[in-house]
Amino acid sequence: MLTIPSGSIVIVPNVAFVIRDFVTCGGSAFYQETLPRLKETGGKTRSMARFGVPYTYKGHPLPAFEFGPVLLALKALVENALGTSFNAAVVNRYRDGTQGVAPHSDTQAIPQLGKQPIIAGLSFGATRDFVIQGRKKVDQPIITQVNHGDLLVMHGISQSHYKHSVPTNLTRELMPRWSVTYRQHITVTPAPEEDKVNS
Ligand SMILES: O=C(O)CCC(=O)C(=O)O
Repeated sequence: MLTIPSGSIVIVPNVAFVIRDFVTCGGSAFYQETLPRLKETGGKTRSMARFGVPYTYKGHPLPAFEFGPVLLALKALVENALGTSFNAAVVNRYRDGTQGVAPHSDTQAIPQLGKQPIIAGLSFGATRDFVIQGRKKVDQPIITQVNHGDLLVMHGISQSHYKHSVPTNLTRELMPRWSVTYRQHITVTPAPEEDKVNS
């Protein structure tokens, strides 16, 4: 079930909408909670940390941290607004404009999300383009800017018929952007004992 709150801006019907300024609180507690858990990358891709249920990526079980108080509070805020619930989150940090994420669909790599997952992403820090593109060659990309405090929600056929990306713009001067994407894993694969991580 999904409630589309009043004031939402529909980007593509049954695919994505955005709520501007969803979170107005300062982000420092969020950074403190998530920064030590990020797996740094040196290349063009973002740094990531996983929280909540153990996560399986392309068949490989990956460790997940327990939710801390800030991620839990943000989760409750998003769940209340959307009338749904989440059991997992991925925090991404894009160090500057040289880091992004290439066009992809989450359900290709993570089938345990089900066919029509709701993926709710909060943005903090620098404004970046968020691109949604249909899978046909003729489909034009739809570009939305995501700003500090925005909540962008993908739902419906977003993962089956579209791909999404945060393109790199190659500017090192751009400040970091953080995103936290909440998801509900329908089937949960337990992580191996040695991979379990506690916060
Ligand atoms: O940073 C974002 O807003 C998008 C992240 C993303 O595409 C993903 O986690 O699958």
